[in-house]
Amino acid sequence: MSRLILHVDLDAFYASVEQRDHPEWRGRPLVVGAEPGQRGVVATCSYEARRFGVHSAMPIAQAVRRLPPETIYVRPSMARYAKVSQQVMGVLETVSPVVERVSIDEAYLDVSGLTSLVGPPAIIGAQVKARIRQAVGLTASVGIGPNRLIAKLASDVQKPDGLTVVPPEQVGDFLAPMPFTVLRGIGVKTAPRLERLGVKTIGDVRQLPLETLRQHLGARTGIQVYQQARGLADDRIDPARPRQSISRETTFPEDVSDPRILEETLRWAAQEVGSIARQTRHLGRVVTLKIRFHPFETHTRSRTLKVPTADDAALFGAAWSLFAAEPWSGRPVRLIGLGISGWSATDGGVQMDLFETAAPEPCPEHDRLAATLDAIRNRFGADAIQRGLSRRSPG
Ligand code: DCP
Ligand code: MG
Repeated sequence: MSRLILHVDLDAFYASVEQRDHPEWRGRPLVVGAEPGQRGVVATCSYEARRFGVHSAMPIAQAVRRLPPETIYVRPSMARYAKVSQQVMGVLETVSPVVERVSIDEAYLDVSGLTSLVGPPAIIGAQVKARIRQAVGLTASVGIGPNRLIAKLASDVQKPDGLTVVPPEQVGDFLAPMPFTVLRGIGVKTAPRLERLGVKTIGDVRQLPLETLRQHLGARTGIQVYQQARGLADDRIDPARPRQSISRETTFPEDVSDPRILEETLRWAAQEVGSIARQTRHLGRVVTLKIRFHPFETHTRSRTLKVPTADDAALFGAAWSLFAAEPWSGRPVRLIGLGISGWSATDGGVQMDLFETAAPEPCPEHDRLAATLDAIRNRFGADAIQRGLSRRSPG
């Protein structure tokens, strides 16, 4: 008996929160991200703006050139989005007790047990969407399939406001036309190797014998890709799965040489990682910088801190010093991001209550400050308060 896994992903999340809270902005192109005229990138944009070819991680200057004059530009209010995220996760827990949050706007649910109570998968999916809409006034896209891979891909095919159910017997047809790059484990080394074999789609991958995949991708990845191409993937949903790391990275649509854009982007990544770490009560010692140059040359550098932290400024500072320590300056960058890991013994690496609304226990001074700032941002929203090192600070 196969499981029934549901993946839910909110539509244009930050932008939708802004349009929800400002009715006059609805139906209009809206960008959440850097200030026009400044350095920095688009965090996300409304579907009205996507029609002009604008998307996450595009430099703001480029977005401005493409978008019409009536476009609304908003700076991100992370704490507000984090609060909505918690509300949504709370709603999901009323649907199934087995919810695994994987990012600020996505989660997996095991809904295997619900068919006899609620009805067929499409009814369960419709119920999830309706409850989210009722609770927070936002649309979400839902995908349902026998495992995480299929559910995730399914939630993406009919965005926004989509609902896609892929029954086990349709998994093969569903996957066949998709580009093989959507499979897990396909990375910087693997993609070109498969391309050299003339592979474009998952259907093409399925034509290759296991032995060929093992030869070209190595034993582990070879088997993994072979299985996924046949729709076989992880179907375990674990609400308390201990995170190995929390990270955020951005791939630029065009290579970026401007150090100020790289700095802005790392600050954004530090804010996101810090915010999730604090909400989930993780303090980490190891900060990792990830950087990629055209086309697939990827480097990571790590630094172990004396004091475990979940502080935006500490994360950014460590990653930026790692960046500055290398002779990279001036080289056009394709991807940049940072992560935190090496959880401190006091947390034991155990994920605490993910959906807790209270501020985290105050720990070292920095974390207390960050928690206070989160609380103030929650309360007064928007740009009520900024850290000296924040991406929104003047200058
Ligand atoms: N985000 C960001 N920078 C990125 C990618 C995402 O700041 N490079 C933020 C803004 C998004 C949120 O994370 O609103 C969720 O990311 P998604 O990839 O789910 O994108 P959206 O929810 O905005 O759009 P979609 O409808 O495609 O899910
Ligand atoms: Mg989303």
